[in-house]
Amino acid sequence: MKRTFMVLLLVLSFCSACGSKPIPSGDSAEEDLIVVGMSQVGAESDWRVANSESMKAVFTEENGYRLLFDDARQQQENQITAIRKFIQQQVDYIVLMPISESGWDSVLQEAKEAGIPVILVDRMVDVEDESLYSAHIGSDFLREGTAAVEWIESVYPDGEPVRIVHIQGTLGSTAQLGRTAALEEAVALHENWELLTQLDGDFTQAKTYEVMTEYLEHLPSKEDVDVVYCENDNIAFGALQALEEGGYACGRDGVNVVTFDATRNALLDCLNGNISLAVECNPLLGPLVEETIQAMEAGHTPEKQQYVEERVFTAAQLTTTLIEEREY
Ligand code: GYE
Repeated sequence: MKRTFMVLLLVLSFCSACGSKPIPSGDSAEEDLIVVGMSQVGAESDWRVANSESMKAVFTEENGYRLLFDDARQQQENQITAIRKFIQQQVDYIVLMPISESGWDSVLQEAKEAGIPVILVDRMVDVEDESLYSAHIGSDFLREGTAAVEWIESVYPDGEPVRIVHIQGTLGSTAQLGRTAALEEAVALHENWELLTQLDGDFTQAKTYEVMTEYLEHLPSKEDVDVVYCENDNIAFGALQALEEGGYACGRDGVNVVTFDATRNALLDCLNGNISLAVECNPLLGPLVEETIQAMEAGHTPEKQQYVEERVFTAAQLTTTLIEEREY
């Protein structure tokens, strides 16, 4: 812990100046570790689990770090409490995956006043003062949504009706806001596109299964749904379960399920035809976050906005080997 080490040095020089015996220092290798306090959203999705694993694989003692990892169980209050604790512990860096965009000004101001840099990962925060964070590393969610919308446009080019069920992720999160904005904009632009409903799936399979089952039970005709726009893979899994139980066929001749993340299980569903489009969202952000911290350690100012490259998959781009080799 670099900061503690500094304090210890000060105490030691003070003690030697006043002639008392120096306090025996602890394990010096331990003192050199960079301490990272990390506040993770939770474990709501396969993407999230892969994201946490990517962080834990990089921020190890062998690599020179002590990682204090806190799982907020999808509650912003828990994230705020964790950050306050990291400030008290005088960590060297705070890494925050914010559940939603609003409500961060005060606690990030406290971190700034304590001189602790904050790195945002995955989602963004909506704060007035951009100096409250050093960098944001994650995906461009609007671009992901636009990729999905362009694919839908390509499948229905002739003005035929496109009736869409939209299942949203955690409301107010950057991933939800970007993916929703792209769809809503496209619906406004295409006269033949109709938003049948917007359901809150909270990025989880269980919640989606529940809301989608309920919705389908009240829908008069199976012909009514053309596209189910799922804001992550776990939403897609819940929707597929409900669609199957409701007797709907999925795929190019039935309901086109569109999803985001493109984790291994979703790609399998894509290969077998149940999911029509999987838009990639890369959770393996650990190495980029580590590089950013190393740059800051070397005295550099990191790039403020760091987006990762992503692609889209339909069954045509997939093979079992590609899916088996995928890291998440
Ligand atoms: O798509 C979803 C997760 O913010 C990119 O959150 C992330 C999203 C991801 O729970 O699976």
